[in-house]
Amino acid sequence: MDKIKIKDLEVFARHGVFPEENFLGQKFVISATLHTSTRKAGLTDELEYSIHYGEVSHLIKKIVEENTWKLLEKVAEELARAILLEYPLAQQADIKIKKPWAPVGLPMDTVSVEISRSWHTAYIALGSNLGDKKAYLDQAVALLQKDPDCQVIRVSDYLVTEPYGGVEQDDFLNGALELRTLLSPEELLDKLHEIEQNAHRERLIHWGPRTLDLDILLYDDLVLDTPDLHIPHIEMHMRDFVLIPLAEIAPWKRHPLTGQTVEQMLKNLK
Ligand code: PH2
Ligand code: MG
Ligand code: MG
Repeated sequence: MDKIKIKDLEVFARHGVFPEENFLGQKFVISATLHTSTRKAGLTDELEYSIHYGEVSHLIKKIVEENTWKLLEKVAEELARAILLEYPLAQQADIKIKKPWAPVGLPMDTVSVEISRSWHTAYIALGSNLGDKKAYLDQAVALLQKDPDCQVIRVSDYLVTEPYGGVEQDDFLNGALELRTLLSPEELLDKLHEIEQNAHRERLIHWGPRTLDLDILLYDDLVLDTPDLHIPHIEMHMRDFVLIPLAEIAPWKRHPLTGQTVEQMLKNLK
């Protein structure tokens, strides 16, 4: 992707672990690289299709001056988030923040922290088979949309499905949604658990009835296996109640391990 770069913006501010840093202040030198397509602005010569680097520079200065944090990590994180939230055209922000006068007590040029943060696309499966099923699914969509770090891009229709997996229980209402998010996979999982708890979900029987079940199906083209989290969802290709709603919102999306599109996976299942 194209880049817009701000290099070595100098701001006098008070971040630091030592009290004298918070009191006296010192110089911070900040660079920001915004990943964005400049194509349309390049063809039209219109600023509205790009990101105004002057505005971004002033936003950086304001955030760095108006706050006092201990860590450069925190300053960098806040800058990346503010830029990504304020400028929807920015897909990724790389932030580098240097302290040339860091009180290290040794001859040294600078210390710095450098991070990259970006928007991610995740697909989430929704399910409920207890109580007011539609209200639980609607509530989940609304709570995700309310989180500033999440934007719900598309929601499938909901469909009634028979319970899969051998436990005798009521029919499910299932759906899928596409999410644009700044959350990491682990943070997104925590967020989904929080929303499930909010729906008074109780984990009584494995695969048993539930007011609300939210599963991460895909997260960019990431393949991740940890004790708590498997992405892509291990059984997504075997479940019509996942693939039917997903095919409605992202039929062309490919499974990162098998290379099959959602539409192909659904065809194979039938
Ligand atoms: N979820 C399960 C087990 N079985 N069956 C249907 N039809 N829909 C579900 O969402 C579902 C299920 C475990 O998450
Ligand atoms: Mg599930
Ligand atoms: Mg689940």
